[in-house]
Amino acid sequence: MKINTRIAVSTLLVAAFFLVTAPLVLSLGKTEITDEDAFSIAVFVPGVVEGSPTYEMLVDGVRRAAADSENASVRVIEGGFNQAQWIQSLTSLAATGEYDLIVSSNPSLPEIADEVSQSFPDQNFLILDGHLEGNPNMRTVMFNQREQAFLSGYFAGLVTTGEMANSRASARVGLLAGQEYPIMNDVIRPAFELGLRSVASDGIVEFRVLGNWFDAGRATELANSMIDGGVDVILTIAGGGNQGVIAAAREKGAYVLWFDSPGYDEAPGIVIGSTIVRLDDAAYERTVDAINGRLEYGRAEILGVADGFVDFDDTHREYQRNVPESIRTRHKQMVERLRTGDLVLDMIIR
Ligand code: RBF
Repeated sequence: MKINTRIAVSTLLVAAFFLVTAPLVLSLGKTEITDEDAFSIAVFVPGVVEGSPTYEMLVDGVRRAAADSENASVRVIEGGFNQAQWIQSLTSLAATGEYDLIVSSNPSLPEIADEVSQSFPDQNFLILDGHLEGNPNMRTVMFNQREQAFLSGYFAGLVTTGEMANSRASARVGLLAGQEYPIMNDVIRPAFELGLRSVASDGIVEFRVLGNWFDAGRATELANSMIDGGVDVILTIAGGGNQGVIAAAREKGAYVLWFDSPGYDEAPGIVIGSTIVRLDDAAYERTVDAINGRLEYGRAEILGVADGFVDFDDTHREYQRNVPESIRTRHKQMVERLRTGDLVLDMIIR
């Protein structure tokens, strides 16, 4: 009996040893990959993907990174438009403990993720289009939207003072924002105005706020009233609301400027200028780093024109077709000044 017991105990020990070490051996062997080994990524979209350029790029970049790596999975979660619920949704995601990385994007996210981080200190975050330094589990990547909005305003100035069919006598241009937030009020709006006034010192920016990121009908009303008041070019940063601005411009004969991604195909001849941020490439590169264990957390970077991450899309056929060469040439010179460092517009973050 005693010997039998000993055999039984040693059999159990051997079995236990294999149970513990087998997954390790398999993962070292690289041939057998279990699901637990996959690098699991959640993309939290604070809003909805459709119609918002930065979110479309976010999902695209992260998906590409996962596809290019041998063993990564991506789940996209749309947080919807109720911003009060975002912290709860993000907390629930972190609480599952299932994700090696949560990726998200917009200037309000670093603070929200930082709060979630207090309860789940092992959860790693990568936040695009946001800025926060010093959280050892968070990496942020911001774009120089001061340069970006300046280039948009400078272009608006060239168009409104130029000879294009719908340009009107007064240098009055519009900016429609989905909502007011610090980067909009302190960076984008003043830089857009600075760009405009670099062409027309008496230029005026009519600023309107939609109050959400989806109501195209209301966006049409706001754009209509701006155009009726003498505005001939409108920069729209309003997510799904952007379509309403296009509708108004088409109806009344005005121009639309796109932000973040090339918008020319949205309405050829109406969307005549577009700044771009390569958020998709930044999301791709940083996610690849994270998958490979090379992403440095705790850092906050700002990428601009000279880095190749902020630009004005002057390569599109519709741009070349609709915008006179004199305007294109002058605008290109301004982009060059930023690229070479002849003009410096640092991003100021409070
Ligand atoms: N931009 C969008 O295009 N769609 C959105 O749904 C959206 N939601 C936002 C919510 C908050 C709280 C904040 C601060 C910004 C949001 N933005 C949105 C703006 C976006 O982050 C970015 O500033 C602009 O797209 C300009 O690059």
